[in-house]
Amino acid sequence: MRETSFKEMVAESSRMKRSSIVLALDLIPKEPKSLLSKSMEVLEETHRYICALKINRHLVLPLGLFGGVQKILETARDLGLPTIMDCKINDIGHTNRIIAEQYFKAGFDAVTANPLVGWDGGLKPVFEVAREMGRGVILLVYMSHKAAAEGYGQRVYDPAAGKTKPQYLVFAERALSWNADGAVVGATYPEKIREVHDLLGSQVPIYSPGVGVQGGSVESAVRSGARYIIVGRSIVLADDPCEAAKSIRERVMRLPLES
Ligand code: NUP
Repeated sequence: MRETSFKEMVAESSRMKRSSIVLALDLIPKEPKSLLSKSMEVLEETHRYICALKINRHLVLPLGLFGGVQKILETARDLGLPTIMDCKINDIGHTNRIIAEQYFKAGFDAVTANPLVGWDGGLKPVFEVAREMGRGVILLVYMSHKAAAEGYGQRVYDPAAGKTKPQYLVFAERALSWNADGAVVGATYPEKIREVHDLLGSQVPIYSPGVGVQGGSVESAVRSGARYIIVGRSIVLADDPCEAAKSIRERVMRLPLES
């Protein structure tokens, strides 16, 4: 059991590094042999300008969880960076628990999960194993892609309120009542960030992906209440990832941030 929660770990890292950038290490496995060394290279070049590292199946599939990915996690730990597995857990509880446990055993500090599967027999076992092992769970609340409204924007019946409301607000309420360590809201929808932030306050920090290549703006995401900005291709595919990370970090630092 760890003494510091994931939420506090990232907040502390953000203070120490003076950065709100979560690096999405989404390298494309053109040459699987060099994927690990390229990932390490980008991490070494950018670690001073980021507060956490997020890994996707982009790396777990070609490198293996207990192979290359674990090496990256060890390096991240040595560099003082909390790590997130962006696995968007979305199955029945029994399976969800095993998936989360495997990622935590490999060394991840948090996982992402989809609140659509609900609590009992859904995400409850994920939150339980996370608490047992002192790790975090971040929930998807409103995704960044074009069709996000088709799922997250639907109006759904809320039996407790006896009326319909947008799905993402139901998810945001779940993030609060389940005591999630973070909520993902796309930077491509700053008005949704604002609405979700009004509900969550500083209790559940907003992680916002979708800046740069997906069209979202760092400035409007932060001004709308995002606490952390997730950045992938704008850094990892840049000619100079170090310079790209540094400059995005500086743009965020100029803005007023939630504590
Ligand atoms: O809604 C989401 N949008 C999104 O892009 C939820 C996510 N987890 N992501 C992830 O953020 C996506 O899988 C990728 O790893 C990263 C964004 O990368 P980029 O668009 O900055 O390259």
